[in-house]
Amino acid sequence: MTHADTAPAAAGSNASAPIGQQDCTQVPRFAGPPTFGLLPRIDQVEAERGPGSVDVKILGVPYDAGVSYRSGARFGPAHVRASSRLLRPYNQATDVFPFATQQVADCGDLGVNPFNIDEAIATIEKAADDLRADGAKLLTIGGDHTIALPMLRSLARDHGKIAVLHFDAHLDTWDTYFGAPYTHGTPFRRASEEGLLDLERCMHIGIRGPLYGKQDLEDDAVLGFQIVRSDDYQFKGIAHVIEKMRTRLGDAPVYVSVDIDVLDPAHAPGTGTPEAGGVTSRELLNSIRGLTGLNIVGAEIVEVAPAYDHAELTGLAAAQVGYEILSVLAANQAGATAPAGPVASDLIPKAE
Ligand SMILES: [Mn+2]
Repeated sequence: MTHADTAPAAAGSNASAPIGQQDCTQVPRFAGPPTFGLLPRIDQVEAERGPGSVDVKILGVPYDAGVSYRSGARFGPAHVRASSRLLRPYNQATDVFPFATQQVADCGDLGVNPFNIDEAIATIEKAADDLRADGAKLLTIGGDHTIALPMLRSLARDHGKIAVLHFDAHLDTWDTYFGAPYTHGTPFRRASEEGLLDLERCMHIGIRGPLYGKQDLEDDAVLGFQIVRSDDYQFKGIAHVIEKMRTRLGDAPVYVSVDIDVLDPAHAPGTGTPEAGGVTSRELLNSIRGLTGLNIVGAEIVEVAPAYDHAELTGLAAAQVGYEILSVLAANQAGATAPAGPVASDLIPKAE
């Protein structure tokens, strides 16, 4: 076969090999099911391979009642899925087949109340508990950033205090807005107050833009976060950023939270609270590749608002972020302790 869509069989197995993507030699990529990466649905996998056979579950959370500026992230899951049709089986940057050595399946969208934030948060928390009960990891596609709080509540019950690795232009540790405690700008303050976070291990990546005042930064540090600024990518370089991340996160259970507005609006215009001076999609993808070997217990991609997108720029970036996260999880499951493949030597600083 000359087609690129080939992957090695899982070692030592036949009947129980993971079910991968749609066969795009038979059905072209622009046709077929609207799942993430043209992967199977969870019900298809469990019918064929049995319950508990999914390693990573992809869940859409079409919820945006927590936004403070442009609305529309409720359409994020469908847009990211539509933009994920070009994801092919082999990650050449890290030498990983993310769908061949682990079973990934799409769980569809969660039904959340668009008029009641408290109920929506409770629904998300219960879904996270239920979907993770068999040991699967969750990759959630939002939806606005409010959804991070119920995800962290669920994860902390199993893993203890979580190290949040938060890619975002914004701190998201504000207190209230118009008196509301649960918004897309407050999830990490609430999580910190609730004791869900490892205060020595959390960090923001890509911070920039105007704040209300210096107190925002002082509060943020007390709540447990270290900051890598968007400008650090330019002035200090990607290897510096990755070294900072790996040092800070250590062996803690890590939740990777990617707000797509971490990207410059040139790379991700389709989002609710854009800020000039952001990171490039290349910098973001390489940052995620640099997480290989860390103890990642879950991840989310939030704040994709397709009404403001152009030519699928934002959707394509978000889909590729998901692919890189899945690639890291696949490498970790195979025992990797650091990035491998062509990017490895550039990402990790040499020991002096
Ligand atoms: Mn955010």
